[in-house]
Amino acid sequence: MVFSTKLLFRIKSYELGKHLKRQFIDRLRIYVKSGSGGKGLPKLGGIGGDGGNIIIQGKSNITLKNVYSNNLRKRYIADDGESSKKIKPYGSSGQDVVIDVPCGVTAETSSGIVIGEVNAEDEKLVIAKGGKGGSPLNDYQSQPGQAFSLNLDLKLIADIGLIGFPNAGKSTFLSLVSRARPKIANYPFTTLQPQLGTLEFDDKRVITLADLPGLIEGAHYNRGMGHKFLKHISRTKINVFIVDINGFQLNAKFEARDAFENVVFLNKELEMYDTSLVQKPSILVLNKMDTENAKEKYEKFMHQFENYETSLQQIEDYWRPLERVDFRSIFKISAKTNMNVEELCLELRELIDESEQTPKSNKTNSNSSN
Ligand SMILES: Nc1nc2c(ncn2[C@@H]2O[C@H](COP(=O)(O)OP(=O)(O)OP(=O)(O)O)[C@@H](O)[C@H]2O)c(=O)[nH]1
Ligand SMILES: [Mg+2]
Repeated sequence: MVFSTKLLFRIKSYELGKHLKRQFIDRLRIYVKSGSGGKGLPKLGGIGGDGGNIIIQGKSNITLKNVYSNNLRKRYIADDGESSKKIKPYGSSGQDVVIDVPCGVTAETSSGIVIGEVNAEDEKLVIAKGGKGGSPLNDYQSQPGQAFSLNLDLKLIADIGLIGFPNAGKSTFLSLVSRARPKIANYPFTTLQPQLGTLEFDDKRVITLADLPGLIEGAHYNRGMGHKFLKHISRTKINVFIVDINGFQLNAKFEARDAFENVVFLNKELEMYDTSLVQKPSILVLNKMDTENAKEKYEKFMHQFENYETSLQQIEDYWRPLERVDFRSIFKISAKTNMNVEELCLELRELIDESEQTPKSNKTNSNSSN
């Protein structure tokens, strides 16, 4: 019997390990309890120590998965403060528990109330404060610690988000311009989890890019990989839409959509998720310009794009965005042959520099959406 319990445990932990290895975790539930304050001794004026706090601390080199695997626990309990004693009237404070989390984590209570976020290396946030020790300030009534479950919600911090339908070449682009080595293959949904890469310039300037799993029409009602990864572009400074100039067809059940329709659907999906994503400075990249008839398809695309309102009439009412993404520029590239990729990177750099100089309250694209 003992043997079988052990075996069961082993199998369970093995499965958990395997599961964690494969999965990108961007939400984690933990239980925390801060320490209670130590008792005071009114007769002696003895002061109890404060209970330990539960603190999260930003670290750039870890993932949420590490929070589990480094600590192997989901419960974090800080020490109570020491009570005042005759021989030691001033009790010591309980030790804080510091949990390392990736930068970009928001701590929320189970009911969704935001406690705060950590976005930078070594930035700390007290998520559960230890109780005060008994002292004259509180009539020697020491306070209890706080105990609750909370969610750690990770939103990746990247300067640029790569958005597109599956198979458009997002990962190919990322691997061409950065040292990231995402999986690339000629089938949809190759990328199953967001991946970060960095674009490094000669003057040591580094820009981070997030490659996201492909979106499809209907992602907002959970088709394909759904909308769940779009939260990772809520903090980007620029969005890059990567579209295959040949268009995209998921399978026989879906209609073949040309490049113009791709742009409209991506726009709509972003709008359905959060309209502020539509208003972000964006660049349109038409990829695979090395393929057959790409030039003709590009001309057709530009004609549709320049006559946007008329072209929109071919698209079902439901899919027409209410607000149009105002692309700063359109690039035709080939991520396969490296055509125009350097020019695109320089443009990205310029836009990032510009966005960092612009005060946050001052939206960069104040143009009308039409
Ligand atoms: N001819 C040509 N093929 C390309 C180009 N860019 C990417 N590909 C090919 O297109 C296929 C899909 O590329 P990926 O980079 O995996 O596409 P993705 O957008 O990351 O796809 P998902 O991860 O499924 O969303 C691969 O076979 C690439 O080799 C290009 O510029 N020209
Ligand atoms: Mg990919």
